[in-house]
Amino acid sequence: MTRTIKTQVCIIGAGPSGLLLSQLLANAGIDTVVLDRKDRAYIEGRIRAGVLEQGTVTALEEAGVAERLHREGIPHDGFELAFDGARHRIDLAGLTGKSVMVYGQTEVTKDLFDKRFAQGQQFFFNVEDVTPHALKSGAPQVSFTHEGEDITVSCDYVAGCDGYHGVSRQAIPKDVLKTFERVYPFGWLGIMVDQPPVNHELIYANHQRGFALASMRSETRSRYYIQCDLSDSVEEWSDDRFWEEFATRLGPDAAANLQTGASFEKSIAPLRSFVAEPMRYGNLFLAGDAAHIVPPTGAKGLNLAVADVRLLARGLIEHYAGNDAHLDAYSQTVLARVWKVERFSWQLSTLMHQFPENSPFEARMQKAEFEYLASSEAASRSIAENYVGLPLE
Ligand code: RFL
Ligand code: PHB
Repeated sequence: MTRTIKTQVCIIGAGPSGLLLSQLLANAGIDTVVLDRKDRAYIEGRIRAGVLEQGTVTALEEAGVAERLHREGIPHDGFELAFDGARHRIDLAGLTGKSVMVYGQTEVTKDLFDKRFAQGQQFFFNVEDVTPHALKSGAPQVSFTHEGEDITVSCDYVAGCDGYHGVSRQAIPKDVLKTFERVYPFGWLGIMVDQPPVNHELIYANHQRGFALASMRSETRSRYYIQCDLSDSVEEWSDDRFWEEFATRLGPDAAANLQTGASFEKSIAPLRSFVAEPMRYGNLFLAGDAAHIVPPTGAKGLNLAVADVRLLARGLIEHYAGNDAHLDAYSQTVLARVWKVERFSWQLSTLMHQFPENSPFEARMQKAEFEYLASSEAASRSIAENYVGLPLE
């Protein structure tokens, strides 16, 4: 026996994209069902992004989940780029009049879950065999198994918010879907440590031994990364080895204030640029990592997901009010912005990492680009306007 549930929008994935979409739609009186193949504790425990654009903060305000963010988030008016020890500050506030907010993705996710639960959102966790059907019809469905029971959600629209490894994108026929990809020949080893940040602003460093990033979660919690080989495993990176390498790459000047300690999280993530087109197929809409991935160098992954969701929520809300113009333009509007953000993330990644295939010529090009940035307000402003976030459309 299959149980059938009716809703307006079936949302696959309870990451930040799916949760924010369900909240924005709920605020407009639109009913959703949200499915995830993991559970709430697992989703909240995933340590990922840390920097929110102003547009992302606005979206969370509109959703009604920004109270703790404003209490605990740390506004940042700038960040630093370092190159073989030389440092250049990008003055975000001075160059753009805007700033960014340091607040972890784990906290954004917690705040969204709290509000959805308080409002009685219908969730299905630990689901298996999620399959979207009849996407080209006026009556799409999503079937899945939950605690041994077969369930079908019958809906108007399906929102594919299920990340890079999800099923939604796979539901688009191969002759319709175009994908574009660049896989980088290294990963990021990240650690979390309860020690004050080495610097009050983020430092992105390119050193001959590889990239390093000093970030943070609070005044007492630091998030640090180094470029590593894709074949490395976390077991090969003791805390002592990490600290020595990290301090070398930051340079003696920046590392002078480094406070080390035992890490409580350590993981390796690969770096990828990826875009899938189109982001709509029939009554299926893709949003967030389901449709695109950026390397983390510009801190854009989560922000890009939030921008998609704002535009998708607007399109759906207007549809139910009788106007389809924005929903019909969704894929085109979103992709125009996505490609610009892909470009920025790729450019900053290319500038700040050591590529095994680089010749001495490319190494000199990186150095020349850094020196140009350090001497040109126009070049610094270009980085700044991308970092604080491009306009929604
Ligand atoms: P998510 O967060 O991946 O959430 C997708 C959700 O869908 C569920 N799911 C399914 N549910 C049902 N059926 C299926 N078949 C399903 N398949 C998957 C998953 O369990 C999950 O809960 O995507 P979303 O919501 O679009 O959010 C995007 C952001 O999470 C992402 O862009 C950023 O976290 C990217 N990212 C980073 N961005 C930054 O700006 N700075 C960072 O430091 C940073 N670090 C990272 C990252 C992404 C990582 N991934 C995806 C491997 C580090 C990692 C490791
Ligand atoms: C982080 O704090 O996790 C972080 C910050 C900036 C980035 C990437 C990750 O560019």
